[in-house]
Amino acid sequence: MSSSPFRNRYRDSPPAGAPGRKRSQFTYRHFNQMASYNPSCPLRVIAHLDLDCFYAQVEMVRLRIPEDKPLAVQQWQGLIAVNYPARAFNIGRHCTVTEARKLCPGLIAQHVATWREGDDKWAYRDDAAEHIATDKVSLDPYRLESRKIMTIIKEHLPSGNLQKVEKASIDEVFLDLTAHVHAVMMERFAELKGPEPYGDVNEELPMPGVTALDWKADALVDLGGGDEEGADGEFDDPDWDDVALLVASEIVRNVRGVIREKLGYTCSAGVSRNKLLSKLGSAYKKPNQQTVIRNRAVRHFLSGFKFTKIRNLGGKLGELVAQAFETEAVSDLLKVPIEQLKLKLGHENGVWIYETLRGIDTSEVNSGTQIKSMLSAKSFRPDINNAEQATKWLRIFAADIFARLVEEGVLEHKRRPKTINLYHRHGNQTRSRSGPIPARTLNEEGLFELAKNLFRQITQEGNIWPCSNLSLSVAGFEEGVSGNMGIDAFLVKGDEARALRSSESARTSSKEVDVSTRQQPAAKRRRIDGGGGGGIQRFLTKREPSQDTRPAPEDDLVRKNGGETTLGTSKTYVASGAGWSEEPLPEEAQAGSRRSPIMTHACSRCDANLESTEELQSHLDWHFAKDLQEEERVSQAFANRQASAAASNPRVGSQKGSASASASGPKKSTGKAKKKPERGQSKLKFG
Ligand code: TTP
Ligand code: CA
Ligand code: CA
Repeated sequence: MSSSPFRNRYRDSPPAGAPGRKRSQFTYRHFNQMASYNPSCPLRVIAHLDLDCFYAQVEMVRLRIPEDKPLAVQQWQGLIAVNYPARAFNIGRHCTVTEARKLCPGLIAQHVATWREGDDKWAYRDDAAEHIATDKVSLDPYRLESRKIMTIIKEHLPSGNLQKVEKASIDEVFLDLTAHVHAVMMERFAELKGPEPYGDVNEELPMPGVTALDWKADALVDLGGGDEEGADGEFDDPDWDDVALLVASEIVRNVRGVIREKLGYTCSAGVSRNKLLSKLGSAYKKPNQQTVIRNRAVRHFLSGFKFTKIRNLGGKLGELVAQAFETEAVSDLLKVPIEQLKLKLGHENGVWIYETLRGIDTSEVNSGTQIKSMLSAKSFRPDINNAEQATKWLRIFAADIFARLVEEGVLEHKRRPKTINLYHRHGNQTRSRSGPIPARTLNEEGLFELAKNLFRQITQEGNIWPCSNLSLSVAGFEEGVSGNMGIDAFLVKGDEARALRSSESARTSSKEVDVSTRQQPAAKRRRIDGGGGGGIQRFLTKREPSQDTRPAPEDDLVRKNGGETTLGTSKTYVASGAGWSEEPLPEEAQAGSRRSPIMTHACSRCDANLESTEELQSHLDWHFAKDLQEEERVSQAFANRQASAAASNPRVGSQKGSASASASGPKKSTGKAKKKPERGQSKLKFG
């Protein structure tokens, strides 16, 4: 038994249900719920893994640099990732390369790979930093490593229904380990097998037959001492929620070990009952550590945070709540009665925030999250002035996007985008053209031709030089063939093919979608801040907390990134990717402006303001689908496929499974949590 993390409570353990024996606070029903990932199951176990100084580690492994050497990843004159030895010199993302070298003369500053005007492959170049005008950052090396990490995690975990993995950003994943842990517990603890007394699943489980849990090197969040120790404190015997977390933490430790062994990367992890807490947990102790937040420690754990650090409460939203209550501390807000939260924030939002501050979060881990669009773009400094230059960039964009499409499985006919779009900015004017991508043109050369075609249409309008930004994107992804349907099923057919052919001969759609001024976002911002009616409520109502698993693109990220934009501005739109960090650095950072990051989610085609890149993308997918439907009379089938998913709710991810969508909004989770308080949690004394 020495290798077991559990120590036996009783040498001669009284049988389950024997008189005098304390019962668990969990029932057989709760335990059974684990197998089906029931989001309100009080024995849920969710992990969040986040790679340590990710881009820096990728460079260190690639260049075989010893782990104790200080290294930072450079983008032009700024730093976008700093390894831990370099952090010891007080070097951070806020530093320029020059400042960093002053702090640590031995610093290795590795510039990110770039595409160069006229070239069609990205490369690591010694002189990239001086070529901001002709180079464009490529994050491909990090995307590729990110994929490898995902693959290893998926291979390591049991397959099928016991696995639920969500890629949350380029260097983060959520794991719902509940079903897996359930299976392990069934094997290890005979007392959980039942049968339940009197055949009643609502009967309480016997207490675990273990008295102390060995958490190995895990960082355990302590309980804060004081009055809690008697009720839910350290001296209380472990219950099944602790056991479930312990089993999960073993799994997570192993996953981290495999990533380390196979790829050389360290990561940190948080293990708890939900996404909200696990995400906070992974950042709690870094690097290369894992933090377990037991249910009995939740209150103490959260009370130490600023609520602006909580998922979905970062950025503008947190700021607004902070303004409303004149505090950023969770501990302060915990004292605010729910009625008052509702009064100031609206009913739903008040309840949502009330629960969030208490660590209640029933949002699900979505394994199906897929890329919905890809964008490749460049902001020119100085502006470019002729078609020849523009064409060189279009070639780069086509190559960039096609390489990512290959990764998405386009060659294996797994998925393909159906629309292509080109944005062009001249002064304050933004123009855009889009069209369908016929299946036969789905290669690098084909995309390049389509892009040039769209560009010609924009050129025909005249008055397009100088140009300060070009952005090429593909969207409207469609699942490819499965099983034995073969390639034919992947190619367009029938009405759809006819529609595409006719639109092709019409040289793609040429609708001017946006001619607006740079001032517009500021106007929109004012409206959000409360000037235009609705104020904070209007802003909050659009929140879909559980849909957006990415860290909010907070202001400080904009500040920190001294780099280039490959994606979105308020005029162009942003590829959804698997997370914001796959995405470009906001170009406003370069210009030194402090534009609100929320504005990067303004739809350039209508007045909508979306909360995240993903939502914006769904919304734009919907526009695309509508365009095609209306202008090119694409067959009903095609239009339906495209539009129904997004149009039914353009604000939420159109690809999400219905289960996750329905359980994810603040309203739903509120409802559930309210109707049926979770047992494990009900014992915690909340503010
Ligand atoms: P993070 O996970 O935020 O940071 P990190 O992995 O560098 O460091 P930590 O150990 O604290 O987790 O971001 C992941 C990668 O995303 C990071 O390595 C580089 C990129 N990134 C930027 O390019 N700009 C940014 O402002 C941030 C925050 C990240
Ligand atoms: Ca990280
Ligand atoms: Ca991260």
